Amino acid sequence: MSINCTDRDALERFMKDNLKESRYRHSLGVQDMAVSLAEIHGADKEKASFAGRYHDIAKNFDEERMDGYVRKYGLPDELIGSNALAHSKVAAAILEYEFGVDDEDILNAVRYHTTGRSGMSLLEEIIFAADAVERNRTYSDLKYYQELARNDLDRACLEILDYTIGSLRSTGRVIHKDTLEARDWISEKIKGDN
Ligand code: DGI
Ligand code: FE
Ligand code: FE
Repeated sequence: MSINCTDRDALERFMKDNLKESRYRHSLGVQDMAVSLAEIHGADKEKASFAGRYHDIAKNFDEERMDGYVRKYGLPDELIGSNALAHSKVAAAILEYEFGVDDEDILNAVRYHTTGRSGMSLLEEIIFAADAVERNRTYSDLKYYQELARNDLDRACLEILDYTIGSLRSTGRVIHKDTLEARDWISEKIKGDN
């Protein structure tokens, strides 16, 4: 089964033309980590590879360009002026409307890779975790989080969400409701498993 994409070469060019060197390297790191997690946890490796590679294609847009895409594709107004929240939604819209990607699970994995959400699919959890634990990340507990993502994907997502929520709180930033709902959902999911 192959993924629908109208012009893969053009998508590759789009990615190279729009990402800084370090962001490009991060994307390849997420792709590799996502494939490895897909293998371990039994998800579709091709989808994990694709979603991981292209999840951040809009990350380096300047504010004017990002806002232009938000308006063009009728995305929520709350995304205006926020690179952190907009880049994932804009990336999914570009993949869908400019490159013909029609796999909803891939699109949702890209769309929710920053916040997560309640009811995330396995692929969504894999991309969410791979984004945080890929090899180019530099925080001191990286090895611990990589192991956790391999051994207990739900708990890895929970700990990543807790870390994100804590650091957003401590810097006074607004926490999106999807982030809070993702945290509550995964916490309940873990309880239900025990
Ligand atoms: O794009 P990456 O840097 O690879 O990673 P990402 O897409 O997870 O984005 C990380 C940024 O998003 C980081 O600065 C924290 C921010 N973020 C995550 N959840 C929320 C958030 N920002 C706000 N305002 N609200 C959230 O809920
Ligand atoms: Fe991102
Ligand atoms: Fe990323």
